[in-house]
Amino acid sequence: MTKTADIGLIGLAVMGENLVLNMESKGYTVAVYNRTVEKVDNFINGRGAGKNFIGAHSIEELVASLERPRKVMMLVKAGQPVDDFIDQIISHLEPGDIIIDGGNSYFPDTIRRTQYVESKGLLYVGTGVSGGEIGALHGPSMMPGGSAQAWPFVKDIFQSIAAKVDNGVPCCDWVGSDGAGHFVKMVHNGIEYGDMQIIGEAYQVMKDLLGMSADEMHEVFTKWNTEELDSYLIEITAEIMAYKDEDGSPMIDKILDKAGQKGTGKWTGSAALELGVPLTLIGESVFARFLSAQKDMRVEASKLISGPKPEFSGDKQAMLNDLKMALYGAKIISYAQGYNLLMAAAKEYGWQLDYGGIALMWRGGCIIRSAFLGDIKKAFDTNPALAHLLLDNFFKQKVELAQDGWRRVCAAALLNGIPAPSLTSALCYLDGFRSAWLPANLLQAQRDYFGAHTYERIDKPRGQFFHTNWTGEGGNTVSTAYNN
Ligand code: 2AM
Repeated sequence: MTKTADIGLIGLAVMGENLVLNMESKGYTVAVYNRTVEKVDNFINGRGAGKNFIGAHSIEELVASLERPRKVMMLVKAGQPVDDFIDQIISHLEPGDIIIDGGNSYFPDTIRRTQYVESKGLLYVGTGVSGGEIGALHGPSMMPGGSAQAWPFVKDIFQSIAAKVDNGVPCCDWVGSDGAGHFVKMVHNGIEYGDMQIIGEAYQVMKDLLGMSADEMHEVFTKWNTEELDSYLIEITAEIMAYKDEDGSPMIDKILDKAGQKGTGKWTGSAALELGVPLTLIGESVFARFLSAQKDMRVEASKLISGPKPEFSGDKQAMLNDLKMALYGAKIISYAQGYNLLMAAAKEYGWQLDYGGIALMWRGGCIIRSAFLGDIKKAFDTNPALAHLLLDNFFKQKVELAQDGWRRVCAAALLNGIPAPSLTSALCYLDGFRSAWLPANLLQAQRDYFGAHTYERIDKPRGQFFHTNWTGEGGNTVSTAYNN
């Protein structure tokens, strides 16, 4: 009898190779296929040699080797290639078979594809996979969503290859219908942008205001990684600070300050704008990358526009403690905002999200993994209906404790002309969030003044709208297009 495979994979780039090696190491037989077919043989005779793989040279061969219900996973370039492969595979599958997209797809595409594949009698899973190449090989965080009936058939494979935390709890669970998994992965990436940006701002304060060397910063980040900020991104930052170029000087000083991006942060920002969620920290982090990319214009402007020269005369250790508090406070805001976005999306798209479960999926394997996510899990365990992370007692107390130092850092950055858009805007968000009153009464007055958009009054029930004839010339006709 010819060998059969538990799952098939299309796309033998590094993520695909590592993911199937991970599956094989857990006892699964995997059939593999790639558009450029030589890569199949290269893999079977190379990294896959002597292992339980079946090399397929066509989609037909791939599908023919699979056990039923067939599971075909794609790890190909996001966008059109995914749609093309779906169309190619569909004709070879039967009702109940499962197509899985493990790439970084945009969640509206996954919503559309789930509907399309289900309309053909098949099942669809769009799963976020985070952790980079190494995560894919040793245990990524996985965020699957799509056709719920598919989950029992892929659960064992997914959970066995996923990262584990707290004595074997997998960083993978069913997220929700259609695009929910890819949405959660997108928010993960947005949070990653935010975490990286605030660490970058702390780095600039250390470098430009405190005049610290890369070696000194290595010490600080190493220490921070044993405290509240314990996380993968702080850990790798500490290692980056210590890394020397061939000439013995810090590698970090040789790298051009021009950030790249693949667009997932931008998607998160767009989703927040669409859903009306104040996702300020991630938004600023995406814009900060855009500003960094305008390198040539910045170099030009630096010669033309003057500003304060950073000067520090205080207690350096005290400032470093403040900086740690600023990072911690801003991180709480970033996750609070990210969860706010998840909750708004759940309402909009009809997803039943398990917020503590999402924290657990992010707790290990992925780029934003941190001890901090354990505290988020606890907050939702305590109150599964928690409406906002800042309303949880633990996080409320933590931002209260962090804010004095955080304010001093923001003030110092602003006074010394050091840009800290994410640290400062997060603090502004905190102040806005804890304000019972904001100056939006004036906005409403202005809108009513120029456009008769009407306003509600504090001395009348909500939902009653008023108009004032501010100039005596506008008349009493109100705008019918009232937008609240
Ligand atoms: P390739 O090896 O034939 O280039 C990551 O790039 C993976 O996506 C690779 O397996 C790659 O196949 C595949 N891929 C990229 N663009 C593709 C396309 N337009 N159609 C099909 N597969 C594609």
